[in-house]
Amino acid sequence: MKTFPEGFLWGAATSAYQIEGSPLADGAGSNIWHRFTHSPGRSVNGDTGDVACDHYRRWESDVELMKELGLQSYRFSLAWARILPEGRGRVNQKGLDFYRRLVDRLLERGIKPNITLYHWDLPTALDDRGGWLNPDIDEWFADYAQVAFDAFADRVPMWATLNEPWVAVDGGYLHGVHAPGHANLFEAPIAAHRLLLAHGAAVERYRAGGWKHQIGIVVNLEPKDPASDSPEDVAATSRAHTYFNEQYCDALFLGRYPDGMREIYGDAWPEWPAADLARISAPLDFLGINYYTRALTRFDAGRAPVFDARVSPDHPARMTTGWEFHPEGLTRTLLWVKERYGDMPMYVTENGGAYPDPPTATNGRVDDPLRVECYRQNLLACRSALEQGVDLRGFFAWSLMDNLEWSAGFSQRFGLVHVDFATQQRTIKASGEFYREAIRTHGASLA
Ligand code: IFM
Repeated sequence: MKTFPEGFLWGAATSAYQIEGSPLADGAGSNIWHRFTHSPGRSVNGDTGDVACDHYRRWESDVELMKELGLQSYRFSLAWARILPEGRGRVNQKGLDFYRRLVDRLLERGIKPNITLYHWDLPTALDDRGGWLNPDIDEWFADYAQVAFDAFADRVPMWATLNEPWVAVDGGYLHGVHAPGHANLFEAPIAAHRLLLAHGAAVERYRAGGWKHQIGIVVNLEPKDPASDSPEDVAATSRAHTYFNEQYCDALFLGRYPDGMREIYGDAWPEWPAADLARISAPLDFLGINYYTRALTRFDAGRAPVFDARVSPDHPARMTTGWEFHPEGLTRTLLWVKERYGDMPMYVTENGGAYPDPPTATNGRVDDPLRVECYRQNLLACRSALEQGVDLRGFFAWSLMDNLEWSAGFSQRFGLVHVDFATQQRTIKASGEFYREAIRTHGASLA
């Protein structure tokens, strides 16, 4: 098979806080990433999302860029605190209108909107009430989802409740490197469970609304391979796999947490009511998978509670994030989901890589051969999974454009489109041209 299946969806992804800028404009409330990046020492160079890609003001020309790239779909997230400045209660019409204009323009231009409800920017007002630790947050989230569904679910074909709950918890509640910056062993499993309950509550609202499109969730997955055959490394790899890959997916698709979670968290792991797991595991229309790398894993005595560390071999295509370039891992990941959880529609909702692009374009060009190769190999890895029977329905490049890489600030460039952050000049990179050709030829141009 040289081309991808008929109807395969080609898109690119972003998230609100990473690109929009103007986080408090038009009556928006603060969110935890605004507060976090404005706290000293929390992000590289003190970078914040105050301006980012200025997409809040440049959205119209950004939609034209998507058109130029030939995108069939655009995955983006809604900023909860733009729509509900206090996180619940009062709706901020101007915030909702920003997304209404975007959705309608995308549809006019023939680009399918793919909305993620939560890409980590919890309203600060809710964090002040305990955030993901508060037992009421599932209903707060469902109420927010309801506002979004009422506004857009009639015409938005794809919805995801959460983006990468693993990162939100591991970074935000266990290691403190992401907002809200907590490092607390007892909080992490509670935040994880409440995120999943919120997901379940939003899915219930979507089903109750009778909307005819698709709703799912986006998780980040990666194969874990031992860095050596020492028993310590092998055991650390197994724990890392449970914690990273199985924790969320088992709850979502098997209705239980893996037994290994108790071994990892010890007394910090609560017993959860069966009714919660039933709510969490309600059927979904698709699974979104974000894939970047595999993890060669070794034991690390200093990294409780999983005691694992990533080894990244020196390789010319190693990403500037330090991640190993490993396209075979994408095929393995897709096959693993199919084998463990059964056949289901899947999308690669993020894939790509950070590479050392220059801060400015030269003569209107940005050549990024490593990223071109990254996309080529990862798309071929998708094709291989398709050939092996995975029901893969689409692929979204991360990212449409260079943006704020969370606490790494603007130091990591992932875009198909280069952003000169001093001028906001956009330049389609060679990888953007490569991706456009892959879309145009349904993948025939890959090899
Ligand atoms: O930038 C992030 C995105 O927000 C979530 N997935 C991984 C990307 C790269 O780290």
